[in-house]
Amino acid sequence: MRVFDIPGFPNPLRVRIVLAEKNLSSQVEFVKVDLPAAEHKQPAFLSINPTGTVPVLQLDDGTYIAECTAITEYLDNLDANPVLTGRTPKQKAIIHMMQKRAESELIDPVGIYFHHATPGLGSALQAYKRPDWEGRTAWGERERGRAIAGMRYFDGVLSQQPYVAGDAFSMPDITVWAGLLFAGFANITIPEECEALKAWRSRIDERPSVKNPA
Ligand code: GTS
Repeated sequence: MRVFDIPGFPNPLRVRIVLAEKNLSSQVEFVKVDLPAAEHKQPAFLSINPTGTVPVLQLDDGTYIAECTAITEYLDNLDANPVLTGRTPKQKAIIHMMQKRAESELIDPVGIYFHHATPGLGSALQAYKRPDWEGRTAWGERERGRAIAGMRYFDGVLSQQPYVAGDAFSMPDITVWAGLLFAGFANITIPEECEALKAWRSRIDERPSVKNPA
């Protein structure tokens, strides 16, 4: 298998943590995509992922799989023990629900804020982000507010249960963790009163797969 990504970036880390969780790190070759140079917006990369984002997984038969959620589902099921995406119908449904919230209420708004209301990854990539659009800053700022609201939401969840989808670590924990990492890069701080979220983050920081992702 090959993974097209860039080390240390938030969404790529989601898959690298999954690879470590599933003991698959040694089975993957990484191909670096130069995001600051906008390599992911060029025809060669767009032919493997028309969305123009990383990571992308390439299977040994040549199939490309984009989207962290889809990649995680694939990797998690290889050993027929899908602990990250759920084994029972109820687990699968709750994980799916919380995963959607982790993306729509946290990591995606942070990404929009970062790329549209800050200099983002620099001028080569900004050329693909409509930097001259006059509504851009207001849109980015609105997404920043949505990300902070998302932090408050997950703080409430984590004040009631140890992990985002219940009693066990699963895919949305990885996404919320990556969302907070990304928020840090974008200078969006966790509200002071979000004690449960901060305590959860400190616990996740210590997880072997998070300390040593693929
Ligand atoms: N929904 C996608 C997924 O789950 O894979 C999101 C992927 C994504 O946004 N990746 C970022 C990207 O490629 C990388 S990072 O910002 O998380 O590091 N962004 C490129 C761009 O031009 O916005």
